Amino acid sequence: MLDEVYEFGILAVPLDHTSTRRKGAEHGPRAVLDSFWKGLQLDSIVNFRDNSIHKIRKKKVTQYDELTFKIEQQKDIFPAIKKIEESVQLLASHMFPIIIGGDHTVTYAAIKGVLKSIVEKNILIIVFDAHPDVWDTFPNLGKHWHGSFLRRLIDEKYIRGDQIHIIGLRGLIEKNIFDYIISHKINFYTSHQVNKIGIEEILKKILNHSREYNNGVYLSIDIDSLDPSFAPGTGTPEFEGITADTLLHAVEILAMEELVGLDVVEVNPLFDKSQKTEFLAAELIWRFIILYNN
Ligand SMILES: [Mn+2]
Repeated sequence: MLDEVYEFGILAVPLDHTSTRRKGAEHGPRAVLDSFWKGLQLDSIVNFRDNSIHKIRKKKVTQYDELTFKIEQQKDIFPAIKKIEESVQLLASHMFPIIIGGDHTVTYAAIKGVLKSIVEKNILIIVFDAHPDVWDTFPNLGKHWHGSFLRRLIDEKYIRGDQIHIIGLRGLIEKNIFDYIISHKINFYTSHQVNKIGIEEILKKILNHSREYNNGVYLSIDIDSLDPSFAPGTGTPEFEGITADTLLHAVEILAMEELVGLDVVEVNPLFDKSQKTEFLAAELIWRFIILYNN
């Protein structure tokens, strides 16, 4: 039984079995949470972005014990996914779930858990990511790896492609992956579009378009959506990314919406001695908590 007095529950999910390029995302949650500054006790705050004033009602945040996994062979991923799913379902039925990964497979399990905790399942999924994560299988990992989580959710009919908006895509991609995105009507915005049009316009378009039918937004932030100059600490960095300002601004805008869950994944502290990647991830979560529903 979880304590109902808490408004936000943070769950660390150090799953790193299904990443493919550079291991280390299992250290992400601890690094992010170490950078997470919980000392602020405020009644109201002013946001320097627009001098807007936000009244802070009591916001209680709690952190649960990080999940542990025993993965020795490929099939061990299934109980791991189930464990994440059940933990998130329990968390989401009592408070706002904030999940810190871990690789992007964490989001596959987290979205399933959130969906089980709510009645109206027609939610919008907004994913910040350099990659579309709709690949199929990966050698030695099979169907569940960090590049397939959206495809699994679609193919297993948990969500439809048109419920998904991916922001920050770039680089080169196989034609059949692009075809999957188009044929499943997945909405996407490249980092080039974001840098040209601005995140405010893009989010306005997504939220206006979806407002008629959506029952909340699940927000997944893959830290590799950022340009490696802002977030070098990640397994699969891609140049031409979005800026830290863009992502922080996006979180501030989305904090005003009805959200059903938030995750930040793919922080890999082994590749960032400066620690700015984990500081930025912590700042995203912190800013979300402070501004949510204000
Ligand atoms: Mn990803």
